[in-house]
Formats: sequence, C-alpha cells, structure tokens
Amino acid sequence: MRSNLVVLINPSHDDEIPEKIAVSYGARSRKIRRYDPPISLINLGGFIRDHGYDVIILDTVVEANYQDKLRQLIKENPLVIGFSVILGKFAKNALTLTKMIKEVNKDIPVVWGGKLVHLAQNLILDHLDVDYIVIGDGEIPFLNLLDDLKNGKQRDIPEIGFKDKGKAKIIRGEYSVENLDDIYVSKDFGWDIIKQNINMYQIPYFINLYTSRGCKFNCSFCYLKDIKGLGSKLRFRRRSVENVIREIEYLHKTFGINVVTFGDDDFLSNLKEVKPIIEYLKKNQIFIEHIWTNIYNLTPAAIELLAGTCQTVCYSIETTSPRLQKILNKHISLDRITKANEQLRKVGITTVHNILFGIPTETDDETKANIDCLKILKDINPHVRANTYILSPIPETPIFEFAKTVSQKDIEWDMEDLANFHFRYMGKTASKFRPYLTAEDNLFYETVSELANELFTELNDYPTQEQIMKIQNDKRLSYIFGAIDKINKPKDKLRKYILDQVIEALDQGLPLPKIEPY
Ligand code: B12
Ligand code: SF4
Repeated sequence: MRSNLVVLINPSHDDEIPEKIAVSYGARSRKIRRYDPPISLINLGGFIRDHGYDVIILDTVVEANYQDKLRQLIKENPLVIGFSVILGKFAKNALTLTKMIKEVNKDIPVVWGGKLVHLAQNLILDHLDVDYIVIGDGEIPFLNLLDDLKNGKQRDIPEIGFKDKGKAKIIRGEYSVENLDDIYVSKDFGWDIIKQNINMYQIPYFINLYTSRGCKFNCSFCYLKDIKGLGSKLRFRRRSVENVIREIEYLHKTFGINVVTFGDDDFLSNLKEVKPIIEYLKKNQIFIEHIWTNIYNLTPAAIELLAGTCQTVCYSIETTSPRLQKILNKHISLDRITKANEQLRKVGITTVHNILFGIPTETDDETKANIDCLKILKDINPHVRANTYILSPIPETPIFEFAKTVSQKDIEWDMEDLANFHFRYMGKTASKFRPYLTAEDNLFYETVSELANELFTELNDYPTQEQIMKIQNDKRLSYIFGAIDKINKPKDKLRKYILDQVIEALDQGLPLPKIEPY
C-alpha cells in the first residue's frame, strides 16, 4: 500500500535572494510583520484531505528550519510532494527544493501547480525534475492524480501534464469549475491544516479570504491566464454568500477572528453579490482590514456600504496617461480617482494604489503626471500610499507581444529568467524582458520607482537630505518629482491598523473600536 501522505510546499522564503528584492514585495507598512497565508495550498489541501489524504503544508516563510523539516518529511516517503509556484522567488526556491528532494529520493513524485505552470508547461516538464504539473483550479485534477498514484493506475487526466519518454505530454480537457461552491466544500476550508499558525492576533498569518476567482477586466499586462482562456461565464466566478459566511463564521468561532482581509482581484465586482457579506460583517462587528477592487466599482453606494467596516481600499491606477492606458487596456480618469478618494476619505477609508513606470514608449511628461497625481491624492488624504513598479512584460500576456513590436526584438526566455523575474529589479534579466529600455533607462525607472515608493508612504514625513540630493542632482528626476518638500504629510504619525485596535480592545476588555472619519 502506498503512503497516504501529501506534502504541499509554499516556497516563498526570502533567505536565498538579495535583501532589497526581499523587502520590496509583500512588505506592509505595519510594524508587526504578518504573512500571507498560502491560500492556494490551504484550499487545495482541505479538499484532498476531505477525500481521504493526510495533508501537511510546509510554508518555508514561517517554518524556520524548513530544510530540516523537508528532510524529515522525505524520510516518511510521501505519496507526492507538491509545490505552489508563481514567478520570481517562488520559482527560484521551488527549483532548489525540487533538486534537493530528488537528490535524497528520486522516487517521490514531485508536482508543480500555480500560475507559473501555465506559462512554462513544456519548459518545466522537458527540463526539470518535476514529474507532474497541474493546470488551472487544482482540486479535481490533483485528486484524480493522487488516486491514480495511490492505486498504481495511469489514466490520461484532464489538466495534468507529465513526462512521456522524457518529453512533456499535457492532457487538456474541458474540465473547469463553474460553481466555486463545488470545490469549497470542506467544513474548515483547509484552515485546520495550519491551525498552529492561526490565532486572533493574526501572527504569523493574517486572514486573507477569497470570495471569487478571476476578474472581468482584461488588462494587457495581467497574468490570469487560466481565467482569460475560459468563456465569459467562467472569467469571474464568485462563491455563494452562504459559503463565504460559513468560512468567516468558522474562523470567528474557532480562532476568535474579528478582522478579515479580502484578497479577491476585484472584491466589489458585483455589489449585489457582496452586499449580504458586508452586511453580515457589520452585524457581527467583524472588520475588513483591506480589499482590492477596481475604481469603476467604487460607486457612492459601494463606499457607503463599506463605511464603518472597511479600513483600506486598494485600487490600481497604473498610469494617468490616457495614451498609455490604451496600451494597458485599462482606462481610469483622474476626475474619477479624485472623486472616489474624496468620498472614501470622508468616511474614514484610506487608499493604496499601484503605479507602473517605464511602460513601453512612456515619456517623462507621463511619468511626471503620475507623481503629480500622487501629490493631489496626498492633499485629499495624507495617509494615501503608493506601491510602485516598473512594467515588466510577462510572457504570454498581450503586452509581451507589444514589447517585441516596439523594440523590434524577439524575447527569448528560460526557467532561470522566470526565476529572476521581478517587477522592479531584474538584474541582467531586465534587459531581456524590457528590451525597449536602455540599461540607463532601466536604472532610471528603478530610481523613480524606489523614490516614489519612499515618498508616498502612509506615514511620510519630510524628505531626507539624501532623497533631496538624489533628485536635485539629476535633471530628469528634478523635472519628474518637482518640489518634494511640498508633499502633504499626515499629522498623526501613528496610524493604527484596525486589527491592532481590535486586539487592544479585546485584551483590555474595552468596547470594540470604530472606523470613523479622520
Ligand atoms: C496572494 C498573492 C500573492 C502573495 C503570495 C501568497 C502565497 N504565499 O501564495 C504574495 C503577496 C507574496 C505575492 C507575490 C507576488 N505575486 Co502574486 N498573487 C497573489 C494573488 C493575488 C492570489 C493568489 C491566490 O492565493 N489565489 C487563490 C488561489 C485559490 O488560487 P491559485 O493560487 O490559482 O491556486 C489554485 C491553482 O493555481 C492550483 N494550485 C496552486 N498551487 C498549487 C500547487 C499544487 C501542488 C497543485 C496541484 C495545484 C496548485 O490549485 C489552486 C486551487 O484551485 C494572485 C492573483 C490571483 N487571483 O490568483 C497573484 C499572482 C499569483 N501573483 C503574481 C505575481 C506576478 C506576483 C509577484 C511576482 C509580483 C507582484 N506583482 O507582486 C510577487 C512574487 C514575489 C517575488 N518576490 O517573487 C501573478 C502570477 C503571474 C505568474 N504567471 O506567475 C498573479 C497571478 C497576479 C496577476 N494577476 O498577474 N502574490
Ligand atoms: S483589473 Fe487587475 S486582475 Fe483584472 S485584468 Fe486588470 S490587472 Fe488583472
């Protein structure tokens, strides 16, 4: 009889990558470091555990001795070791750990799933020691694969790829989950597997929930390939209200969770659908720390609904230039942005915005317009924060093709390039993925992006002497940033997160806090 044990790895640790790369992503402005729970593995793990498998999730971020732990797990001869892989450090670390597993015991099947798999299907199976890949929503294909491995069968399973005489063979199928409730069936949604890391303090994991998968928009730089390939009915799918509430209730009753975050790409996508969820939260005094959405869903009615329960709304601006917006296929008017932020501020909700620099053909006037926009937003709400990146075309996205056209160069890439991928610093790899920028331009946008990130923080103060000198000594930077000492700053230098306020109140037996205009 084969083992029943399935080990799922989140290879997201920072100890093998340069420090500046590690700090620039996932870092939140809060003092207490809280980590993203590996939600892909939690959901997937809950599903297969309910179908009879023993599941262990090894998260290399929170497990201090993850290598020793992995060696111990290899000794237990698991049925499968699975990795959840996306671009960048996840891929880099997954490569190293896969090699390590195979060196110790080459007979343990290694499976990769996650968004990287979609863009590198053949590359992974042809060149790496990975035995299987799982495409798209993993629950059902992975379960079928486990059943086969356990019973010594080998069927052609839709959405599974494997090595056939050393070459990639991928079985594509019609399989796709139309109704998300069909896979969100577990009584604990998988949270029980990592229960040692879940508590009301939300350390190490904050509670990040997903009510939907996909997004109705179609930005040219975005990688949601599994969704994009699907019919319109499947491009955006939401769990039922009852299903979502069942998960929140479970977390509230089991771990005392009073604050949640929604990681959906577009939480407010359909106000009618989310309204009952928000009403439930209000009724039960459960707060939302933050949501991601699209500016076009931030209607006055939506903002009114969020008032008093949600602390931060994140929506991406990317660029204020209508010309570049056409290239991105993402259109946002400055008027709409300022109106939404004014109304959000009035009800005490702060905002975070992604900004992209170095879009192919971007001019310095267009870069300056982004900085000017951020200054306006600081005047509306001094706590506004920017997350800034350099546009880095991901293979198989429309902007990748545009990058080739603009630069009149082909872009060849391999696994190592995907492993080095980063949205600001990419070392040698940047020149491959951004062939339309010179080395000097790459460096210039790195500086613009770093400076904008530093100047537009939630608690920004007077610019440092170093920042002022950096800008004053460079003509292009001086033009783009202008008078940085005039950037509005918050008076209150301690912005308390709703989670910290709730914990303080509960610890001291005080009434729960309120999210009020400030
Ligand atoms: C949360 C998140 C993160 C978290 C990661 C948390 C974690 N530990 O997993 C953090 C903040 C760290 C992160 C960082 C980055 N992210 Co991110 N992230 C997301 C986000 C918003 C949600 C992922 C998620 O949990 N989804 C919900 C789960 C249920 O869906 P899922 O992940 O697809 O999982 C299902 C299947 O893929 C499959 N599956 C997944 N893993 C496995 C494993 C096995 C063994 C099997 C069988 C199946 C399987 O089954 C799952 C259940 O059905 C997605 C957008 C999205 N909507 O997916 C972007 C996304 C994954 N991120 C992306 C990117 C580019 C990044 C960054 C590189 C850059 C950035 N812009 O921030 C960095 C990487 C950091 C670095 N330095 O390298 C891209 C991925 C592109 C690609 N092709 O790889 C996405 C798709 C965003 C986008 N629209 O372009 N990210
Ligand atoms: S709105 Fe966000 S998730 Fe949707 S297509 Fe655009 S970048 Fe992707």
